Amino acid sequence: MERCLIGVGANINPEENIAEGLLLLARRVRILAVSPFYVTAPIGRPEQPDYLNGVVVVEHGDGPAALRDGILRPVEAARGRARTADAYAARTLDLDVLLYGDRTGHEAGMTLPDPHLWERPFLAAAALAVLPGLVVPGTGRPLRELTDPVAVAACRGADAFTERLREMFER
Ligand code: PH2
Ligand code: MG
Ligand code: MG
Repeated sequence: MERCLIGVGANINPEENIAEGLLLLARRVRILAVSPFYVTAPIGRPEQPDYLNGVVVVEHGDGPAALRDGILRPVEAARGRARTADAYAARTLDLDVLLYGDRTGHEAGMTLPDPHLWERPFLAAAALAVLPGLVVPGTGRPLRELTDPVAVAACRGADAFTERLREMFER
């Protein structure tokens, strides 16, 4: 089994879609950690509603393409995700492979690690909350050194929602 980091985002009915989506995910993989979630302005589409974004750590062993196509996409679809040509369209649920163990490189249209992990402050903030000592595979550098600390500290916590998820997923 490998430790995988999944980015979680939604901006259509996000609280329900994320909570229900993570329950579906938990039926298919072991969820080791659920991060705090953040209220985030929609990147690239200022007219859209805000997103909720966070990350989860899961165990998986069959490779990134199998994780995406066999588990994440079906969970997205179960929450009504409609895929269009517009990669920035509003979405009910988005589950992205950000890290798959120590793997680096390109596979099935994915880049591992996903550079969004350090480029998007809310993903870095979420990942640092659950994996504080994370050294990013392929860079040899700690995530906390690859990110902008001011932007990470400025992330707006969705505190009530985070607490609800904590009660749902704490073991
Ligand atoms: N995902 C996008 C486009 N814009 N904005 C926020 N705040 N959060 C996202 O996850 C996001 C986005 C498509 O990758
Ligand atoms: Mg995404
Ligand atoms: Mg995606």
